[in-house]
Amino acid sequence: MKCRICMAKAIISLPQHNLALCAEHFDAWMLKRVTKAIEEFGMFSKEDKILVAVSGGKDSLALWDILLRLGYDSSGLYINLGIKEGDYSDESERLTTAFANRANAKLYVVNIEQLHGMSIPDKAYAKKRKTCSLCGVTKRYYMNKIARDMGFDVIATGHNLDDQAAALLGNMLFWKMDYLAKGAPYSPPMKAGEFAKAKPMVYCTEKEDTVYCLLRGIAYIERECPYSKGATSLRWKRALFEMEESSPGAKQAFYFGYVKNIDLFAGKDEKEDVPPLTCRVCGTPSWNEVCSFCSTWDLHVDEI
Ligand code: Q46
Ligand code: ZN
Ligand code: ZN
Repeated sequence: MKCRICMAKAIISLPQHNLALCAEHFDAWMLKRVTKAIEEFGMFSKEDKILVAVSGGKDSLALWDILLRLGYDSSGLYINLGIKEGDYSDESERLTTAFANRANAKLYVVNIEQLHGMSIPDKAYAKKRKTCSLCGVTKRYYMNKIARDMGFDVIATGHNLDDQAAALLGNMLFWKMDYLAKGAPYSPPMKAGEFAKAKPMVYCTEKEDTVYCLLRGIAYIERECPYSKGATSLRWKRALFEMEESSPGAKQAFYFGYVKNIDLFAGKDEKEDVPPLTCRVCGTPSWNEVCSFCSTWDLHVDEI
């Protein structure tokens, strides 16, 4: 297998693009894929301050590395969830910190156990809630808080094409109209002074992100979060993997066909786009008098 550009030995084959590339041209290709997403969806410019949500995994570290190489003003945010199984959270934090130090980039670290006296799994157990749902509420809250407090323009996450296509498949199977209205790779700020949300890795697959990290010598946490076992999204990913094997390009056609037609779903969600209230505890936009984060963590006015 030879690189389509220079005929040197190829290190990766990309049947969905009818392409094979050597290490050097694959690296350049990844930068172009991310640039394409940023430009096509008008995600941000070199003047914007970008907060990259990093988990210590390959996708978010590849994203942060690429943004830094492309000259974007990007800082990282790592949220330590306190997951002890296999030293998962602490190991992810070590790897993220090592990356930030090597890249000489600013990293914000939020430690849930230190802030709230309980880890995410322990709090979920105490509240009889699903760990992932409590985790999602908490991560969203701190991403938004740091972005707002530190004056970021955009929150960028490492979601790749596999993630987006799997989420789309799950939402379509059950016709979740509110989610189908919101599956675009970019959401502009809800109102002036707020921040946008962007997924610049949307043209890259999991396999491509893995190879990119290996080539760049980026050490990342290879294990998945122990709580992701049995997640329905893994089932959709497996189904899409099989479809992609027999029809290369199917995943990309599926997701980007949807993005092109996303207006079909606009206004079909039952909820308004902007929360109408302000949480009386923390003051963030909220659907209820007390937001889901403050009620989850049993916070009262004098604790904020
Ligand atoms: S929600 Fe659930 Fe993830 Fe949180 S507890 Fe792990 S699997 S990290 S995206
Ligand atoms: Zn080449
Ligand atoms: Zn609140």
